[in-house]
Amino acid sequence: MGSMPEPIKEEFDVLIVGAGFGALTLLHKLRKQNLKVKVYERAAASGGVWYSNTYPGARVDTDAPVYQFYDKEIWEDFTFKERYPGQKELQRYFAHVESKWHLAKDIEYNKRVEAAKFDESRHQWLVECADGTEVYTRWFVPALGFASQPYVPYLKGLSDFKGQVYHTAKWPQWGVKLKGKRVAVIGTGASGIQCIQECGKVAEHLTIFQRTPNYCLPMNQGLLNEEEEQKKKKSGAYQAAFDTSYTTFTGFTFDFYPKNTFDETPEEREALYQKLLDEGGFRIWLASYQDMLFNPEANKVAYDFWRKSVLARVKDTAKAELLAPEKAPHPFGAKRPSLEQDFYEVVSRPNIDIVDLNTTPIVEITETGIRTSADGSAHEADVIILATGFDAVTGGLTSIDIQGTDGKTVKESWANGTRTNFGLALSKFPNMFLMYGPQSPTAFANGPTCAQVQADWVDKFLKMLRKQGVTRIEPTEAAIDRWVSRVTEVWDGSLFPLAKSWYQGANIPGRKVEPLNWTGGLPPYIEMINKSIANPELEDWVMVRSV
Ligand code: NA7
Repeated sequence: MGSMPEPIKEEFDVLIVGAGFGALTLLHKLRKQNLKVKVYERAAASGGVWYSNTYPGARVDTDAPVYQFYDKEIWEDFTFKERYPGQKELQRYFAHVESKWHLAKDIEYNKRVEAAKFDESRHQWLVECADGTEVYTRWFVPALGFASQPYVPYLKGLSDFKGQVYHTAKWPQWGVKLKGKRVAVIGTGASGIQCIQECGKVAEHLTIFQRTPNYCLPMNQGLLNEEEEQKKKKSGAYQAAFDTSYTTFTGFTFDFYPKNTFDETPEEREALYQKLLDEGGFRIWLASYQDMLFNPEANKVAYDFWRKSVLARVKDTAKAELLAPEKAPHPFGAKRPSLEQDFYEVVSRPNIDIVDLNTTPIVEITETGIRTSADGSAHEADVIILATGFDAVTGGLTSIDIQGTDGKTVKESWANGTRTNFGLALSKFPNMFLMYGPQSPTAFANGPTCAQVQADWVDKFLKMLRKQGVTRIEPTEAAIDRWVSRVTEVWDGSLFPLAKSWYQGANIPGRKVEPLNWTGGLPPYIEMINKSIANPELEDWVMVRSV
């Protein structure tokens, strides 16, 4: 009796994993090349982090209008209601994009990619999903974002807790009732700050477990008036903002102030800092003196100014010292500051306590709360919120069993350090391109700007490869060596290494500490990656032209 024939597997030209900003713009572009493209998304809708992060207060930290796709057909008839839109509105936005670009027919939701292996006989990836689907794809694009793998630290006794426990990134879509509850929040990163700011207003009691203070900056939130925004669109102001975003260091509409801190008098400095603080957002971080993130003395002046602004808002001196200590625990801006609206007023309320985990670490979670080294009895809680972040930047990719041509997974290949060419491609993982991955501007650039730059590159690169009949390509080890050194050199020249941050994987115990992002600015990055398209035959890539 002959064996059963293998079921014929569906074949795609391009399979993209994830349906966030990067994936949607790439799908839209590649379809115009008449490629057969599919997106597999593990969630029930598109949006990436804007689908899963539904915790109270979740909101973007980029101000209008550059947190969106720059295609006119998308922005001409969609206006955000707020300068910094919240998660719900971003979901509404993604629905708009999907319908405008007719994307849904090429996206499969609730589809989790679990493994992928390169088939040398076909120059295709064989991709496996949790539901048993197996498909072949010539080009494979994990577009997983930098925050797709939530991190839960080991907390002794957590499973004994009789109340509710939620990680901010796995918040139930239907919400959680916090009104009148005793709430404990562990973590004060962006998610923790946003969550505290909202639930502090409704909880009966809130206890914040803080390990590192977050140097929060005033958001200067505001409503956007539809008519005014339409006028700006017509006058070219939107297009001008989009164009500008490609020319600035971080993909926003503003850039570093072209002077060093001590080139100006203390009065001039004070005036600039105040102006940037009043304008709001990341300006006091990323539109400040150009030496602020490189020179420790310059940085200290900026920190002292910021601290003074917090002390003016938090009257309780003990709380103020925890939130903005006299001695900075790390340089100003070396760890990502969060934006706030009334965080400092909320935490000043008498029903909110801050526990300093440096002096009183958590000993265990009990049935009824959290016990620290200083407590006889636990901090009682009905709900524990884990705002403990992500295995950021690399965690999404290393959690999938993607096998290279040497049989090693991405995780195994990167055991001694992350290695990519431009954050876009890996050696021994042919025909695989990353969107928003490690060693690219990723967390150091406005998300949509970076995603559009990289989608544009993948689009052009594939066009060029197809024109030349290339069916297999991977970067050389030499090109990767060069890129990793470049990323490290730029990082080491800044103050960023001095903060124990997820920017360098330092938030995950036992993980190698290394720069996970390109911190040399967006414009040089764009120039470098585009050069590699112009000269693909040069030493950077190994290409094969037939199967
Ligand atoms: P973050 O920024 O990584 O914040 C996680 C927070 O959790 C941070 O304050 C950590 O303290 C804290 N943490 C982590 N592990 C522990 C343990 N074991 N005990 C106590 N506290 C802990 O994640 P977010 O979700 O807030 O934000 C991620 C990014 O997403 C954000 O920057 C935006 O770009 C969007 P630490 O600071 O390490 O001392």
